[in-house]
Amino acid sequence: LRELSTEGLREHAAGALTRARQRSTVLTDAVDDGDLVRQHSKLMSPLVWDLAHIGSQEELWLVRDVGGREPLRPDIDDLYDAFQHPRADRPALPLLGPAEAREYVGEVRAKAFEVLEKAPMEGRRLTEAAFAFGMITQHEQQHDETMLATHQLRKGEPVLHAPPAPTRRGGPLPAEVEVPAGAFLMGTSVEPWSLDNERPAHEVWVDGFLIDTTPVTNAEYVRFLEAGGYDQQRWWSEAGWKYRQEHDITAPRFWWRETDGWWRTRFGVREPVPAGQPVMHVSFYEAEAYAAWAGKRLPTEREWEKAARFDPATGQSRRYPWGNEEPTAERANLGQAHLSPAEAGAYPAGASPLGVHQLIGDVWEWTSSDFHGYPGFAAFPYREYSEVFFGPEYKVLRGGSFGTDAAAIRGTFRNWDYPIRRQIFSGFRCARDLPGV
Ligand code: AVJ
Ligand code: FE
Repeated sequence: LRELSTEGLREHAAGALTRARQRSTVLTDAVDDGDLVRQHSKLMSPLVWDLAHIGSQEELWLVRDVGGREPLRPDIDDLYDAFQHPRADRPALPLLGPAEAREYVGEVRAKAFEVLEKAPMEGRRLTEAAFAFGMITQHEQQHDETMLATHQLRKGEPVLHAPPAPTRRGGPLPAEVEVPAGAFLMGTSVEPWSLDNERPAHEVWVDGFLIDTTPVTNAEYVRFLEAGGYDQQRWWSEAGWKYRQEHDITAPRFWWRETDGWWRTRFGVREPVPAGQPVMHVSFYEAEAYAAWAGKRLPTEREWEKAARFDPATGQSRRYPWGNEEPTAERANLGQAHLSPAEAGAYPAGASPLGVHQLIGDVWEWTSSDFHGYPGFAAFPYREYSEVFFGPEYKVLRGGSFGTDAAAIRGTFRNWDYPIRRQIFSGFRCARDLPGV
């Protein structure tokens, strides 16, 4: 990317925007108008809100801010401002209908392409215009993942289709590996599309620790379940136990028990829970309880990032576990190419130099860290992107899921959510201190 010319950057931006729109179209054309305007869960917006919100943000940032163009629909800015209307209230708003929303996002996109033809893309470094195009692509892809989570909550026959995710390749892996003690460069000041909360790069000390080579699988999680883990307060934090009691949480979301074992629904398909895939749809509190039961703990965010990016041969931090090259289908399960995580061990080509697998893709991984700004943090382009979320209420998740697009993930990427949330594609891996330290 750093070697791209202005024309190369324009082509890159246009291709990335088009791929994001193809995905938004798949997600919104797959269901009928009733399903587009319906609220499938209080936790989610109607799909038609996400669609028009994608267009509204694109209008604000690309058409108006970068392009200096006249507003297309200034009258609807407020409707699609996520801060003015919580998700639960969005169905009651006078939203654009499905046909209007489609027309609107198409008109905005046509204007955005006009702006792209003239926008300054490189100067001394990537320009703010180029960054805005990258940010809008990521924004659309993030909402596409949110819409995919809404599809998972939808009742009815399956409407999304994709080939099954790969199974384990290669021999058995060690359960855990050691990450050596030492300084490590966390975050980034150079990654061109990195968002404000990933910046700046800063050196951190990390004590030596052990980390699981793969996310915790369904088979492993079932052992916790069947050992009575959900009924034994000793594995749960105080807040976690309160949550478990109040909401009567007894298994991962979308699971139920039959005489022949555990089953789940996945995008409208009922199927036995696949043993080898990472567990998903668990909250932070469940992840924390499992780790305690297993005699381990969740990794901190800096531990996770060191396991993912540190190259012991050079002492440098990589962009991705496998190196600096972009994700491919051989390296990671991303972009809704499959409609589930892949079995643990399915991506040997994506492992880090220390032998940690599937850090990118498959399931978001809960860390034990609260969401805060790094030293030297500067909000960009506006405080509402991340800064207003800093604090102890949110936990950081890392690595992306099968539903995250490659354009919206990297070794430094930080996601955040409430510790009770589990409609997202969330799983985890465990870590522990080195014995005898
Ligand atoms: C980074 C996934 C927490 O969905 O709330 C979308 C991304 N920000 N629109 C979210 C986002 C503004 C954000 N997460
Ligand atoms: Fe948004």
